[in-house]
Amino acid sequence: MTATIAPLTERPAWKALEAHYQQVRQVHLKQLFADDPRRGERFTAEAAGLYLDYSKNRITGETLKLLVQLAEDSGLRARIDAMFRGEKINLTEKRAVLHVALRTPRGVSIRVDGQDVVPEVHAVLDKMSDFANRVRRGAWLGHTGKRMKNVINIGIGGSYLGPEMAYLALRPYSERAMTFRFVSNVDGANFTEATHGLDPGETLFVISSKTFTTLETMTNAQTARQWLIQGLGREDAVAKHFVAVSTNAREVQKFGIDTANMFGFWDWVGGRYSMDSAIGLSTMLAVGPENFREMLAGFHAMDEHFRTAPFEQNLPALLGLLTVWYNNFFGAQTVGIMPYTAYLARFPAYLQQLQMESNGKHVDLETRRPVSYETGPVIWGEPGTDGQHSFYQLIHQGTKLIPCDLIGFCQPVSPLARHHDLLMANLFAQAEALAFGKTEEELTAEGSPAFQTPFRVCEGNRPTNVILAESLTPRSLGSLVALYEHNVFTQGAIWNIDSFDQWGVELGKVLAKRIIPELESASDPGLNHDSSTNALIRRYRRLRTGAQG
Ligand code: G6Q
Repeated sequence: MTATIAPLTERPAWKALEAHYQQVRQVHLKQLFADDPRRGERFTAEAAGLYLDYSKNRITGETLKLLVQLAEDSGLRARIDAMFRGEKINLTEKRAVLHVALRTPRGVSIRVDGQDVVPEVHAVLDKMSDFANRVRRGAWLGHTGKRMKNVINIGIGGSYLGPEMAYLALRPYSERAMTFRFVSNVDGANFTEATHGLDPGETLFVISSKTFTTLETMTNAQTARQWLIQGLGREDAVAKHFVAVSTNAREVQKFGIDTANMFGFWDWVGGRYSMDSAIGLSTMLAVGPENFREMLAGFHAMDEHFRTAPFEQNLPALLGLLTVWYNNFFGAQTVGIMPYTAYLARFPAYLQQLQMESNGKHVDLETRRPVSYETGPVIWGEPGTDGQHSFYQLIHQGTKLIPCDLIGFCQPVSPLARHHDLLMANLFAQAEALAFGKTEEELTAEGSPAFQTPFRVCEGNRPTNVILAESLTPRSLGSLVALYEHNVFTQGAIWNIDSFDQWGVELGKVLAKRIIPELESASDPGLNHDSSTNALIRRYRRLRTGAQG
């Protein structure tokens, strides 16, 4: 891969940034805007239909220069090239990281182990399109001859968050005569509610699991199978009502799904980077193949921008570098993601996995030793304006620094145009208020009573990025997701961590397996955990049915 690079804190740009931070940490955004009347136009960048205003960040031209230098010192360019060339940059799993191949146009070639993967990508997309068209046209009939009106995606983590987020985001583009639901949690309530009121004869299950062994998904898939067989009275009904999305044909077959009804993907697609692979089948069923391909075009446009644009104008690189700036120099612990559209209600949750599972790491790729600096921040958020009426208080006046991304669209999706002006006025006002605040003098001049004034002061100097697109479409959604994928990539490259493994998640996957039989056994399970876990299990066994455990 890349040549060995100096540890992060010894890179020249890092040291320069440390010194520079001491000079600028007290500087107020008010001052920066006063010093440069064109700042709001200069600190902006635009690509793939997205406009980024990063002027309300606590940076100067020098900060930007040093951050870009840090990217260079960290070998970001070489890492980007290695990813796009299909090199095995996921070192701990010895895998290529090629979600960018999922949206590469036909005819371009990307090789993994000598084999061009782009034709396979398009073969699966064609198969998905054919299937989605048949279901949407009513040509794919269920066991009792009815057309499919309900689609239930069963999957968790990367096999759920993207599909649900994209479905909600693109509802105006979706087939409204059909119902789409998502079952992820092993909590039976999830399945019960998702199937409530549905006719099994009109219901299609999409079992989405890369491994096809995940406890939650397999449990829900078995329950779905029983629900269907009970409802339709025949075991062979499964064939018309179940399809699988997986990399594991053997397990799919074992479950009883014909591999002709399986949509494949590859080990070089990470779960949280898979919403544009066959894992997006439920999205395609909802919005149709053309809109799905538009979404892929949006992803691809941002990929090309990331691959080719100089870092000073490179949206994902800039966002990633700004995250490093606040995370490692200002000591900020979190990043808020506030989409100003209800259609992106699940976007913060989607980004939570994308960023926290990717960059919640603590081992340096070169030295294999714990890093001596902070890595991935906590990601959280809610749509504006709702958030404004709850937790924004802490962002405005609390003691913590919380950089936020405010995401908005110039054209409304809903026909209620006045609502949209109000919504966007709030986005602009929040970014303004967070940056510039309100001083004691201003409050006094406005007639604030003296006893209240100190409590009403808003210091400002709270950084935001504003991301604007013309409208929320399949294409702009694709660009937006790719923007954050590559933002995460940039951060991981600077921190020199593996953004593409998830050993913590793997641990979680096996832990419960030991306890399941202890909960289910009829006789005393002879517990051998710590005293807290033992007591909790005993209590659960006792109270679960009211019987003696
Ligand atoms: C994603 C993670 C994880 C994964 C789920 C589901 O990057 O690895 O969230 O997507 O655990 O795994 P399966 O798709 O294998 O069921």
